[in-house]
Amino acid sequence: MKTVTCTAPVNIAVIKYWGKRDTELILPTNDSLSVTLSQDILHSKTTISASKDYTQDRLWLNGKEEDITKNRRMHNCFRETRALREKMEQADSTLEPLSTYNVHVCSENNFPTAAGLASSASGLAALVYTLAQLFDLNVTVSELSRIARQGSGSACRSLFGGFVAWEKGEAKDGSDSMAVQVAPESHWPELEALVCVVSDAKKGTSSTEGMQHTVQTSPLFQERLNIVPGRMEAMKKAILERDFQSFAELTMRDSNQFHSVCLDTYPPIFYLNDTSRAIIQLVHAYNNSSPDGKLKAAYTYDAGSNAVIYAPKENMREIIQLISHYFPSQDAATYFTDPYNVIAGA
Ligand code: 2P0
Repeated sequence: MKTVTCTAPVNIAVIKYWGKRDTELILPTNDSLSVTLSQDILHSKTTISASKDYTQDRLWLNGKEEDITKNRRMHNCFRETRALREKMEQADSTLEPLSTYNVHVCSENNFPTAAGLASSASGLAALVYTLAQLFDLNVTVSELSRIARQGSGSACRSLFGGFVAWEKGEAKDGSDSMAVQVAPESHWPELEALVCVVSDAKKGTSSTEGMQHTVQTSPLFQERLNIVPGRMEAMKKAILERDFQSFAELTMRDSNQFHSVCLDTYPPIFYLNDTSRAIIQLVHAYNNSSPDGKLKAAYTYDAGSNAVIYAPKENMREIIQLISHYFPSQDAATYFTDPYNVIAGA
């Protein structure tokens, strides 16, 4: 028997992934770009053991066993990593035949699952990374990201720290659809992220289901596909130049556009609630109060009501004070106030 434990971080997109051109292989309709958050605060921790005595592959998620017999996404990750291990075993007969063993997977998130805090990203990234360690795979991180993509699209970006682009690729088989690091976490240490937990309830419409309704029904979504390539280039430039003004405006515009295509989906999908919208207004009011007219903070929302606020470190104390003043925790918004919970990079 062999057992390995690893953690993987959450990533929060600033150019959003929303829509697949191939739902089986999980190939997106557009490139996306995210910031990987520190593992100290939000992570998935996964332990996997492989044994010749196990009779089937099994999963325990947050302490409860899940039926994975029909979970094709997990099986995709098992199949791909086992195939790589099998090749190694064929080349070296002294290796333990781990590729033929069943595995037991035990995974937990230290944050609300499926509440729009990218739990599938960190969860599937942790699964693939831990399998790679278990099988001693000698492959690049991008190759692992290609495998993680087949577990959950956004997971491919959680294999890297720092600023990460998921290139949608062109190939029909998905061989060029994987994540690449735009800049490491050390590149922009002044940039921090504040996670505001507006609600820890499980979201009403899953991302997987919601994004395909958007592809099928939203005319606005077609227009978004023309806009994203330019935004990707502008966002990469903003990151490389540590240009917070451009980074902030692009981040807010892309979050707003993503939620607009959700609203344009028929029937519409609502992820934001009144508290989310009030935080958007607060951030704009805060930016408007800036004496030199410069943006001081940027919000972004995924498929849920929780806000992530990106800002330079020097503004974070003020932002936390503002949020805690206007959204006291008894008023549905809770937030992390410890500055060490304010995060950027891995
Ligand atoms: C993102 N989201 O770029 C966007 C923004 C949600 C909003 O990636 O079907 O859970 O597993 O590929 O990865 C959520 O989508 O969906 C997501 P699947 P996933 O972070």
